[in-house]
Amino acid sequence: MWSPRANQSRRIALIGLVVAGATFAGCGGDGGDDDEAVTKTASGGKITVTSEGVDYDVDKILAEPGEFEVTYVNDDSQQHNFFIADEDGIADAAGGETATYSWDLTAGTYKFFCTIPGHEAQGMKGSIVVE
Ligand SMILES: [Cu+2]
Repeated sequence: MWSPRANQSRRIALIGLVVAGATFAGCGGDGGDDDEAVTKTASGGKITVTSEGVDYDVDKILAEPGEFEVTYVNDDSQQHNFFIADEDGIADAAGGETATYSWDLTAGTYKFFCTIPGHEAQGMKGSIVVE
């Protein structure tokens, strides 16, 4: 009846469950960057976005159709930028500098992120809802 092999595979299955549980816990409580989504509204078609490290100070931007001007303040020591997926132009700033760029956006949902390799994956991204 008892077989060491079956016992071992049961133990491996148990370890797998523990690892999966830890991964879920990690998603829920990792410093709160994703939990506390910050929404800002562009005023008169303009908004200031600041980043520190690989994190913008806003996750979701609400705007009206038309001119959308971003004053991007890079508070980090290295280069970062503010780029809108599938749109032309970029607000690109060296460390400690500020860059401004203006887009003309129609209604829709856009994705913004930093194009420096790896930064989007580290959370330097967000969305713009134009309506
Ligand atoms: Cu970046």
